[in-house]
Amino acid sequence: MIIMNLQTVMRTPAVFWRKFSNETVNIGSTIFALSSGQGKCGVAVVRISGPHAKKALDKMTKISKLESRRAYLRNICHPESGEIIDKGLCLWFPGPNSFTGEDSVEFQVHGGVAVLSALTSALSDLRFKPALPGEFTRRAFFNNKLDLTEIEGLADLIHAETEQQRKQALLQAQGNLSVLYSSWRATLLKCMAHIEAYIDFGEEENIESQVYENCNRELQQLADKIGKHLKDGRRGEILRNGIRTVILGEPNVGKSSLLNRLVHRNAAIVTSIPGTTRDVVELTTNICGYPLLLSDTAGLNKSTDDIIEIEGIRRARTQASTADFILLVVSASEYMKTREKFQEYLESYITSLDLQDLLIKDGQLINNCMVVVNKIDLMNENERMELRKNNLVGISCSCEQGFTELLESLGSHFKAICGTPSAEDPTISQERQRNLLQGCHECLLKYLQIIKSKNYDVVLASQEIRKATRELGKITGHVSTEEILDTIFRHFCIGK
Ligand SMILES: Nc1nc2c(ncn2[C@@H]2O[C@H](COP(=O)(O)OP(=O)(O)OP(=O)(O)O)[C@@H](O)[C@H]2O)c(=O)[nH]1
Ligand SMILES: [Mg+2]
Repeated sequence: MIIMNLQTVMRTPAVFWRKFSNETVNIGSTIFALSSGQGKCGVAVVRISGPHAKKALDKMTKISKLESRRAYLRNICHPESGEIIDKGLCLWFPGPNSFTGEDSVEFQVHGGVAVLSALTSALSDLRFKPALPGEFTRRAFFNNKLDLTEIEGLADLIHAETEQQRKQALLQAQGNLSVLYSSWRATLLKCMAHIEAYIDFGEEENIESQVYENCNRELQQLADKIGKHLKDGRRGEILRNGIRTVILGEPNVGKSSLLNRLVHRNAAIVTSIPGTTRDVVELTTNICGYPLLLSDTAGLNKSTDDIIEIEGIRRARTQASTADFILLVVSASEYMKTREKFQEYLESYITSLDLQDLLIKDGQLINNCMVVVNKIDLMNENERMELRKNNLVGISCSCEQGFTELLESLGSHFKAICGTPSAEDPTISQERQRNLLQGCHECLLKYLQIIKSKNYDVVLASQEIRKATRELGKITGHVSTEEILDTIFRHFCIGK
């Protein structure tokens, strides 16, 4: 009885929905697109997918004994005139063992504008349709080749700009989130089926209350696992979107000089006049394989009455309040004037800039902040020794000193924020996944709460498990809507 129930639950929504959606995206046509980048290039890849894909090989090439997944170097000709378009590699991927799950063909030709124009016009003459952005991947989804988390991973892999982003995206594209969420969903479905069987047939069929208790134990464990997975400091999302890093400090300490060094160009204006920077200057860069959204900001000058500078300072504070990481710049020359111990100087520096609330927690500097002492070229060796003793990173933007240590230290901070992508510990990489997972978690907690109360209604309580299963199913696409799909596939280019 329990097994029958489980199968019914597993079958219904996903299959129905996929069948419905297949019809709405006109899966029956044969499509083509340039899958390599636009513009002149050595080799261009044109991909064809759909029930008539093989026609391209039959009508445009002479391959006597066609074998799947083998590269043939052949003349590729117009299907009607027979004129040679180019000589290139031809590959045949019969469905379902292709990327889309459909019959597919790939032509690798010379990447010239005229070659590609002649080839695509020949494919149009075969009544194939130009693919829409993401249409190949959409077909792969409908043919159960990839689930939504894998598709998101694939899109991220295409957009990845740094090594760590690539690693995270690749793991996700290979299914590490998919496996995790599918196993959680299977647990939910099993528990739901067992509980429903217990509700329906508990007394007549002698289903022991042990079964019900075991389910509740499993659901509690699952809620704990999901809760832990959610408490990840958003490391996957930060890695995917870039670590929002804000350079803060007094006027003239060298914030813009530091930004310019980190992005390897003179992006921000540097002058000896305090209050040079007003607007937030935001740039992207790659540090130790981690992506950064780096912002240079106005110097925090409390005594100014210049309205432009005041607005700049307000923007600097706003930017800092939502940052993932703060680089607090101190000037070595200013510090040396005070003759204080560095720790005391730092405390009064933070207080004078009104940054205590942002940077100090339980009397300590927050983890997501790093102090950098600039202008060490103005220090003598003893003073520099003092910095090293205090484990402080000293740099000189003018003389390019201390940057190896600075980058090393930044690398370890970023590793602490984003972690190192690993197969054993998959991370949430998008807000969409987090929101749905949170929804699932809340339903589970609600269920566990209800069953603690006296004389509760099991039927009503079990609705929460059903809702939790739905939310989890939306992450992978077992349960979905066109709206979700459109948002995801929008991030793909034509030819993918
Ligand atoms: N000696 C020395 N001077 C530096 C160093 N870095 C920057 N400077 C000088 O310090 C002055 C201020 O540099 P900026 O980079 O504009 O400083 P800032 O913190 O952006 O200043 P504001 O935008 O006004 O807040 C310029 O004259 C720089 O040439 C350094 O490492 N050593
Ligand atoms: Mg500046």
